[in-house]
Amino acid sequence: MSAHGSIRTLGLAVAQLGPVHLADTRQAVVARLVEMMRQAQALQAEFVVFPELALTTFFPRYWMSEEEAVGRFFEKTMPNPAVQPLFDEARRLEIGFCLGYAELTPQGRRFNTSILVDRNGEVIGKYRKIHLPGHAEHKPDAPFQHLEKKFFEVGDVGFRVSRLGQTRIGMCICNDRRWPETFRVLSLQSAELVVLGYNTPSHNIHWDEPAHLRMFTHLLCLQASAYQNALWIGAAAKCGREDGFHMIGGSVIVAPTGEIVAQATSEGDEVIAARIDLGLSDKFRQHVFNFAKHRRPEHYRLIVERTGAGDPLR
Ligand code: ING
Repeated sequence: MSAHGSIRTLGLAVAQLGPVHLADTRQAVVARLVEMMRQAQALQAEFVVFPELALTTFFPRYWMSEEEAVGRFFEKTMPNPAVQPLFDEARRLEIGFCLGYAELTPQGRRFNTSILVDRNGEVIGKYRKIHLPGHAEHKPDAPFQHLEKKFFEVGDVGFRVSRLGQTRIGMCICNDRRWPETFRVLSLQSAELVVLGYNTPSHNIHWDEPAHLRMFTHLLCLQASAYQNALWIGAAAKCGREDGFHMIGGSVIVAPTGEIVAQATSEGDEVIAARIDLGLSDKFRQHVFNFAKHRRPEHYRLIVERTGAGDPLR
């Protein structure tokens, strides 16, 4: 019992995945995920966060047809034989997880997807990435492509919150973390933990951005969003050099105070973990971020009515 009523805690782990090269098989990647799930369990974790597009290399960096991408990098069913060992291990260890992958639906639609799996290995939630960065056309002069707008549709299930045991948990993916609306919509559904994976190239093809800013803005988004929405956040990178293309690490667990409670220090396979106190969110929601008491949506209408910036209101 804590001073603030009954303590609700969750053993949370974030499994950062090092490079996945074009030559790496899904079976080899899944073996790495299973090994990290075991490490997470050894750290008393009850839930582990895996990255975005965790089963393959970050293929949107390559120009190819949609048909070729589907054939090489999309999952036609989930689970499937290549991923089944991860579901089996989750059931054996009684540990839940979220996993990012490229989804081909039975109707032939393509999404950048993550699923929420409970400790019995049951899929209890699915999210399809809404904020798709990059471009759809070929940029032959660029050092690499970022073709998420070519290979994926905008997610069609919205931002949803599931109940995982006692925890209200929401999901988003990568670029979603840069848009404050993401976390506000989840926290307006009373999420107390948001989990996400990301693949974030170090190099900016649009201007000569100083390298340190990629890590700075990544952490800034997560720390600000955690604090402003009274959320715990677990964020898992796929990182390091994939066939020479570098992506940042910086996997973290962030508290509703905005403080980082655990952070990866490598750019390889690395499990970080913390026993998070979900009651910490309650205090912020009862006081400084008591939405019902302090928000004034009548003054926020532009956020929904406008997509791009326009003229000042009269
Ligand atoms: N990757 C990057 C991300 O949002 C990006 C793309 C990086 C956009 C930096 C803007 C600035 O972390 C994915 N996959 O969304």
